Amino acid sequence: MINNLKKYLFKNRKLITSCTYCGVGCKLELHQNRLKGNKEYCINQGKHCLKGITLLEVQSKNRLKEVLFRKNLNENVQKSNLEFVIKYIANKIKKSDPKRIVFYSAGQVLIEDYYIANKLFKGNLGTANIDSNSRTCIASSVVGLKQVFGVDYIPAQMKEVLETDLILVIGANPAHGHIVFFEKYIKQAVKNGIKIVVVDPFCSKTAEFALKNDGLYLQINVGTDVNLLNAIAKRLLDDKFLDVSYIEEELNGGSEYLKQLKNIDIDEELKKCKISTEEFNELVSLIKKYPKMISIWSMGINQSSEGVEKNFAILNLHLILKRFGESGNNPFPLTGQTNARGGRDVGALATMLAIHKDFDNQSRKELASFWNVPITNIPSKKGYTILEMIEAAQRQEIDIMFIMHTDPVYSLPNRNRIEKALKNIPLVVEVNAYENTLTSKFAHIRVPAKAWGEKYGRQTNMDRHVSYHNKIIDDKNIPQNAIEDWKFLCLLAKELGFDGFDYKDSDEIYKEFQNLTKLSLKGHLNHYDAKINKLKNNKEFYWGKDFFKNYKALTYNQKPNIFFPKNQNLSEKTDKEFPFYMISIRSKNHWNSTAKTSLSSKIKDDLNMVFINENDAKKYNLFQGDKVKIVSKRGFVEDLKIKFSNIKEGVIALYANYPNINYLTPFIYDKKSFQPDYNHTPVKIVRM
Ligand SMILES: Nc1nc2c(c(=O)[nH]1)N[C@H]1C(S)=C(S)[C@@H](COP(=O)(O)OP(=O)(O)OC[C@H]3O[C@@H](n4cnc5c(=O)[nH]c(N)nc54)[C@H](O)[C@@H]3O)O[C@H]1N2
Ligand SMILES: Nc1nc2c(c(=O)[nH]1)N[C@H]1C(S)=C(S)[C@@H](COP(=O)(O)OP(=O)(O)OC[C@H]3O[C@@H](n4cnc5c(=O)[nH]c(N)nc54)[C@H](O)[C@@H]3O)O[C@H]1N2
Ligand code: SF4
Ligand SMILES: [Mo]
Repeated sequence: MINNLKKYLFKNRKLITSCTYCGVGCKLELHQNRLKGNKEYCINQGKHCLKGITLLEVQSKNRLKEVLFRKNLNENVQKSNLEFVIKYIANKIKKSDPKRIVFYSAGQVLIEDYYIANKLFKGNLGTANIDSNSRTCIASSVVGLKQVFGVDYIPAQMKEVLETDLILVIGANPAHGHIVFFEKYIKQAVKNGIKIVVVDPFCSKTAEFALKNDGLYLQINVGTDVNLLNAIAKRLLDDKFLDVSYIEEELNGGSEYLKQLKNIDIDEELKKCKISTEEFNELVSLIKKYPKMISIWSMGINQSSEGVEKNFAILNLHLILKRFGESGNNPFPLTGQTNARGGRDVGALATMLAIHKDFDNQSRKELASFWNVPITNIPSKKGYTILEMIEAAQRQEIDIMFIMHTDPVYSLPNRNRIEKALKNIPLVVEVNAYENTLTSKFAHIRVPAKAWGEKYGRQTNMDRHVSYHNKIIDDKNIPQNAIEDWKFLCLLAKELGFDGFDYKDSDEIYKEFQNLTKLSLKGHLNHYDAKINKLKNNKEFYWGKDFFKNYKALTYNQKPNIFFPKNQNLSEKTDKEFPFYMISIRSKNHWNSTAKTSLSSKIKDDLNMVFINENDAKKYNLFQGDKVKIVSKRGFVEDLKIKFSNIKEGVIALYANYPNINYLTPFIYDKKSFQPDYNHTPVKIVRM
């Protein structure tokens, strides 16, 4: 394979590309037809996880190879070709109204793919109806950061855990979700004597690690993180540990925040969290003892009807303690997918324009002039977020839906409702590299995409590092009809008669994006400083390097805003019929829908499990290995096995990777971030 790929070799004679799974963004190299971690790349320095190195094995299996077409869902699909479907789709678009056209993608497409989608929709079609599965993932953090710091900027980086004193992991399990971050950075930090605290209703592998290494594990009740974090802030205030005049003068809203904080009754809050006073005191004393702190959070916080409030609560701790903007002293919400950061930067969310811009006239003017289009082409208000797209489809207000690199029938909440809504859309176009999606049943047109290792482009990892995705698969091993995601969109744009979509290659697209970033607020998104050749040669570049040196925030007065968060209990509640809260957790070796990881002979994690506290199991006469059915108000799943584990009583966990999980979850979302409430589903267990 390597011989035919000489022209793609890096200067150092190695075939290197990036992993396209998680937010760590490792580089992998091909060595005698096997993948291993690349030693020279700054992030993983030779490390990798099993998922990453099985990318090569799964690249060629079960691929979607032909363009497929049918007019109606009750017909069988027919082999078609790109020319025909592009014309067909363009025709339908011309007959429709941009308000009735939507595009849904993922944090795994490359920067160039996302950029073109954004330019087509928000620059030419004139609609902001383009959203990403990042909505299901980090939307609550995006809103939290934007409201507090005035911009969607995550100040921390992975290496900072080595420079801190205290690592607070709350609602995240990096031992499974961000394996190289955990293995290479967190473990090393703890080995160096840095303290780790884990707050989670489920004793995850990260929590087990904390317990084994002189750390602290707090088994919090589901959905009560705001209560805990407010209680911590109140105790710090009571103990005169906080610089009150700093909070009042240097944080916008500081006085109001303090006023509300004073009403907090610590004992009441701890009761809701089901955390003992001793455990609480221990956590507070660690926070007091150590001046530097990195807080790490992810889906246990974000996937909630109150995800933004929870983000505020964590950010507040950093604000009131002045623990931000310094290496080793920062909040660090983890990004799930490899290019979710890059997607947000080009404008993949329906709630923002490109390069973190809002829908104000000045921003619209700048973008219109950059793309050389009339200002009326640039939307003046947010578009449909994904669950709003589904609601609109239910009202029969959507004509065309594009789905690229994601499997919404698997991943969106309340699957029965999603399936019904998709059936209402007259034209669903799915662009996917693999055959086995659950969404394909609802698609009229299916376009085969080039997959990992078959294309070029760039992606931005969770600490803002931009890496080059290199082609390392020989042409003869790439399905002939497969096309780059961006190329498909360019062909469509050209068929629609739009100018500015004639790109020679992905470098040309990236250069255009680099130029666009010069228009970002105070130039903070400085991709324009990246050198394409250096990126191609494995060199490090991350945007926003000196952000905090120059600004504390990008608010009107450069001071961060502080908001007092409340737990309003907006999720569905358990009751006699549905007595357990179901949460979802990630398996170590499967990736999301398992579209790719299920094809690997090396990945065998059993996903059919219900994790339950033994005391709860006893109450219901359930034993290890018993086969059960899990039922919620919306549906049920069968053939799961009981597994006793260290999990809060009243809570059960299923794998998020279990393909049918979303038959159970509710169609509820945070009204500020539009992120679904996956983690608080009332369910019952029925023995089979
Ligand atoms: N191996 C593997 N890695 C992955 C993925 C994968 O599928 N497999 N997916 C990737 C993606 S897209 C993402 S978004 C990330 C997700 O990464 P993580 O968010 O770290 O992973 P999860 O296991 O979904 O959830 C984290 C923890 O939140 C806890 N939790 C649930 N409810 C609450 C609560 O109310 N409060 C608190 N404090 N904790 C709670 C759960 O028990 C769980 O341990 O992982 C990425 N990496
Ligand atoms: N209950 C519950 N539901 C959840 C979650 C949860 O924790 N609990 N987590 C949510 C989160 S955080 C996320 S991020 C989502 C993830 O949910 P999805 O986005 O639906 O899952 P993935 O498996 O990441 O989807 C990737 C798709 O891209 C396809 N693909 C692979 N390579 C290529 C390519 O190069 N081009 C194209 N066009 N396609 C390709 C794969 O075949 C696959 O269908 O799930 C969400 N849903
Ligand atoms: S840690 Fe993440 S980026 Fe690194 S190899 Fe594993 S899945 Fe890929
Ligand atoms: Mo995610």
